[in-house]
Amino acid sequence: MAIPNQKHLLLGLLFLLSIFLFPTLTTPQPDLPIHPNSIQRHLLQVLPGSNNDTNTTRPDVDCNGILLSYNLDNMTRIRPFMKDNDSQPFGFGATASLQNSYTFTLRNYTLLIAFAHREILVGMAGGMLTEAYPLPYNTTKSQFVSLSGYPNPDLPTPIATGGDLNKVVANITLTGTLFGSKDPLPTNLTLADPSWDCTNMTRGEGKFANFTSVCCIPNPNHMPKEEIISTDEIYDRLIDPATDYQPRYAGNITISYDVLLTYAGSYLAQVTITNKDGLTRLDQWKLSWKWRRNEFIYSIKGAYTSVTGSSECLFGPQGKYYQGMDFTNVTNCQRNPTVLDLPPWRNNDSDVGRIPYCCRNGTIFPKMVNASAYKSAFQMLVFKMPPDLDRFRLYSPDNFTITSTSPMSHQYKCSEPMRVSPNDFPDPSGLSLNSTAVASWHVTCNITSTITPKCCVSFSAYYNESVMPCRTCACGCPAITTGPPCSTKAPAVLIPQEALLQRYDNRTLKQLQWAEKNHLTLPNPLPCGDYCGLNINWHILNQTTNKDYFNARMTIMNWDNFSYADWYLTVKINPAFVSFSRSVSMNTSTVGNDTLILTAGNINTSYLIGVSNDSHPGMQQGVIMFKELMNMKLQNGDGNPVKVYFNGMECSMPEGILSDTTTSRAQKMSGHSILVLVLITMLVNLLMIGL
Ligand SMILES: *[C@@H]1O[C@H](CO)[C@@H](O)[C@H](O)[C@H]1NC(C)=O
Ligand SMILES: *[C@@H]1O[C@H](CO)[C@@H](O)[C@H](O)[C@H]1NC(C)=O
Ligand SMILES: *[C@@H]1O[C@H](CO)[C@@H](O)[C@H](O)[C@H]1NC(C)=O
Ligand SMILES: *[C@@H]1O[C@H](CO)[C@@H](O)[C@H](O)[C@H]1NC(C)=O
Ligand SMILES: *[C@@H]1O[C@H](CO)[C@@H](O)[C@H](O)[C@H]1NC(C)=O
Ligand SMILES: *[C@@H]1O[C@H](CO)[C@@H](O)[C@H](O)[C@H]1NC(C)=O
Ligand SMILES: *[C@@H]1O[C@H](CO)[C@@H](O)[C@H](O)[C@H]1NC(C)=O
Ligand SMILES: *[C@@H]1O[C@H](CO)[C@@H](O)[C@H](O)[C@H]1NC(C)=O
Ligand SMILES: *[C@@H]1O[C@H](CO)[C@@H](O)[C@H](O)[C@H]1NC(C)=O
Ligand SMILES: *[C@@H]1O[C@H](CO)[C@@H](O)[C@H](O)[C@H]1NC(C)=O
Ligand SMILES: *[C@@H]1O[C@H](CO)[C@@H](O)[C@H](O)[C@H]1NC(C)=O
Ligand SMILES: CC(=O)N[C@H]1CO[C@H](CO)[C@@H](O)[C@@H]1O
Repeated sequence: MAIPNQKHLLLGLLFLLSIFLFPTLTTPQPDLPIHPNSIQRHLLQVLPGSNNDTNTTRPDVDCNGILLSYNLDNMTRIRPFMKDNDSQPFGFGATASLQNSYTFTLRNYTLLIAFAHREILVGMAGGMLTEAYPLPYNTTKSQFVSLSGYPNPDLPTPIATGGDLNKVVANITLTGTLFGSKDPLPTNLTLADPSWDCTNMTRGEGKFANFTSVCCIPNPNHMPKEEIISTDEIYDRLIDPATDYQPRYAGNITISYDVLLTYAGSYLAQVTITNKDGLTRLDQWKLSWKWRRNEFIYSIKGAYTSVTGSSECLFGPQGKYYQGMDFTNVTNCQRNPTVLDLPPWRNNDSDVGRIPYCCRNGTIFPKMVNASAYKSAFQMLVFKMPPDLDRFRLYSPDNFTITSTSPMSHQYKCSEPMRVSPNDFPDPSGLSLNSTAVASWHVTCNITSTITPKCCVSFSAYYNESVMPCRTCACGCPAITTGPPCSTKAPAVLIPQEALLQRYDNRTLKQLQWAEKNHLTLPNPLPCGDYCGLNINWHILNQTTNKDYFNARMTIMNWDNFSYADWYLTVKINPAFVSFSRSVSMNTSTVGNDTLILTAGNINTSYLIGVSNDSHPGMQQGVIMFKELMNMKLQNGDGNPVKVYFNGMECSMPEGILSDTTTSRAQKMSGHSILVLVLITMLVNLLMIGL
C-alpha cells in the first residue's frame, strides 16, 4: 500500500507545483543584486592549484530542512581570449546539490537556479531540465533554470535511510560556459514548491567563496501536506480517450507501453516485449508503430531506430514549434519508426545500454528455454506537441507491428493498444523500491500464419539397416523442380543409413542400389526430396547393459548455408512409455511428463553451422537415455518422438514407423501404398509373362 500512496502524493505535489510554478516564473522579478568584485579576488585565490589553506573542511551548514547548495568545481578561461572580462568565455564545472534533512520525502523536486553570467549549459548528469529542453541550453531564456532529478526524482529522509548521505543527497553536475569571471556563482537558488522558504542564501567565505547554499525550511503559510488529491482524481487527470481500464488479454507476444516519468512537454516510456508462447522464439525482432499526436523520439536506450535523423521534424510542425531546439541530436522523427534491439556488446554502454532485458540482438526465447531472456525492453524520451503539453495528457502510439527476421519465424498480427491499469516497475534509476508506471498500455500479438516446416525428422533403429527418411516434400515442393522428374505424391522410400549424410537431391544412386539389394519396389518416377534445410535423425540404439533402459541418438544436420546460434529442440515423447533419464553432450530439461528441451551441451556446440564447401552438413549430436517400460515395444515405434520442434518451429514427421526388417516394410505400408505396390508388382509380373 505504501507504494501507491507515494505515487499519489507525488502526482499531487506535481499538480500543486504546476499551479504554483506558473505564477512564480512569470511574476516580474526585481533586478537581482550584482555582487562587488570582492568575490572575484577570492575566486582567483581558490582556483585549483592556488589553494594554500590548511583548513579543508567545508563549513557545516546547520540545516534542518532541505539544504540546496551550488559548488563551482572548476573554471578555465577558454578561447576566444578577450580584452573585456565581461565577454571572456570560461568553461566551468559545478555541482548543484540537494540534501534532505527533514522529516518527509522530497518528491519530484524542482530546483530553480538564477544564473547571472549568460551561462550556456552543455552537460548535465543526475538531473534534467524540467521541461526536458535539450542541451546546450541558453540560460538567458528565463529568470530561473528549472532542474528536476533524473533518473531519481525523489529524495528520501535521513530517518528513512539511517542518515545515509548517498541517499539523502542528490548531486546534479553541470558543465557549461559562462561569460566574465566576476562573481561567477548563481544569484539565487530556490525550490519551486512554495511550501518551502528558501530566502536565507549564504555564501562561502575565503577559500569557500566558490560555494553558495541555502537552507529551505517549511513555509508556515504553505505547509507541505502528505496527501493532496485522491487516487481517483489523479488518474482522472490522465487524459486519454480510453477512460476505462481494459483487461490484459493473453497472446503469443505481449507489448507493454509504460510511461515511467511525465513532464509537460515530454515523457519517458518503457516498451517491453514479452514472449508468452511456450515454444517459439523471436530473432532479430523489429518493432514499429505509428505516432498519433506528432510525437517524436528525442533519445532511446536499449534499442535503436532503423533510421536516425530529424529531417521530418525540421520541415514539419515539430520544427516550427520547437524553434529554439537543436534537432541534430534528435534520434528519430518518423511517423512510423522502426526499432531494433542492440547487440550484446552494447549492454554496458552507459549512453545507450544498461536497460534490463536489452541488448540481445533481438533474440527472445520462450521462458522454458531461457527464463532470463524471454523479454526485451527499451526506454525512450518522447517529445510531445501542442495541444498535449500537459503532464497528464498522455497518448500511446498505435498500429504496432512486430516481425522477426530469422528464417524460422512466425508472422504476428497485433491488437490496438489497450489502456490497462498501471504496471509495477523497478525504479528506473534502479535505486529504490518498485514504483508504478504513470500510465500503461497493452498490445497483444498473435501468430497468424502456419508456415511450411523448415525441418523434418527421419527414424532409424538398431533393429533395421534402413532409414525411414523424411517425407516427400516435407518442407514444401518447389513449383519447378530441377534435376530428373520426381513424384510429389509418392511416399518416401527407405534409404541406407549412410545416405543420411547426403542431401536429398544426391541420394538417387544410393536409393536405387538399396532397393535392389533389399528387393524393394520403387515408384517411377522416384519420390521428390524433402527440400528441408534441417534434417533431424532419431536413432534408437540397442538396449544398454541394463535391460530396462534404451538410448536414442539424435542428430541434427544443417544443409542450409547459414548457421543457427543458440538453437534448441523441443521433443514431445509418448508420456506413457518413456521417462527421461539422462543425456550426453546436450543439455536436457523436461517440462511436464512428455516434453524434453534439448540445448547445446556447451558454448562450442551452441552454434549449428551451415553446410560446408565440400557438402558436409553442419551437425550436432546427442544421446538421450530412456527408461523402457514393460508393456511397450521399440519395434512398434514406441520409442519415437511424437513431435519435434527446432527453435519452436514444428518439424515434419516421417510417414510411418520402421519395422523389424527392411523387406517387411512393404507389408506394413498404408493401404493406398500397398495397393500401388501390388499393382506395380502385378504389372511387372504380367510383363514378365508376356515376354
Ligand atoms: C596563501 O596564498 C596567498 C596568495 O596566494 C598568500 O598571500 C598567503 O600568504 C598564503 N598563505 C599561506 C599560509 O601560505
Ligand atoms: C576550519 O573551519 C571551521 C569551520 O569554519 C572552523 O571552525 C575552524 O576553526 C577552522 N580551522 C582553522 C584551522 O582555520
Ligand atoms: C572550490 O572549493 C573546493 C573545496 O570545497 C576546492 O577543493 C576547489 O578547488 C574550489 N574550486 C574552485 C574553482 O575554487
Ligand atoms: C569540472 O567540473 C565538472 C563538474 O564537477 C567535472 O565534470 C569536470 O570533469 C571538471 N573539469 C576539470 C577540468 O576538472
Ligand atoms: C543566448 O540567448 C541570448 C538572448 O536570449 C542571446 O543574445 C545569446 O546570443 C544566446 N547565446 C548563445 C551562445 O546562443
Ligand atoms: C555529491 O557531491 C559531493 C561533492 O560535491 C560528494 O562529496 C558526495 O559524495 C556526492 N554525493 C552523491 C550522492 O553523489
Ligand atoms: C530567490 O528567489 C525567490 C523566488 O523568486 C525569492 O523568494 C527569494 O527571495 C530569492 N532569494 C534571493 C537571495 O534573492
Ligand atoms: C535567516 O537567517 C537569520 C539569521 O541567521 C535568522 O534569524 C532567520 O530566522 C533566517 N530565516 C530563515 C527563513 O531561514
Ligand atoms: C499462440 O496463442 C494461441 C492463442 O492464445 C494459442 O492457442 C497457441 O497455442 C499459442 N501458440 C502458438 C504456437 O500458436
Ligand atoms: C550531440 O551528441 C553528441 C554525442 O553524444 C554530443 O557530443 C553533442 O554535445 C550533442 N549535441 C547536442 C546539441 O546535444
Ligand atoms: C548479432 O547479429 C549480427 C547481425 O545479424 C551478427 O553479425 C552478430 O554475430 C550477432 N551477434 C551475436 C552475439 O549473436
Ligand atoms: C507526474 C510525474 O512526473 N510524476 C513522477 C514523479 O516521480 C515518480 C517517481 O518517484 C514517478 O513515478 C512519477 O511518474
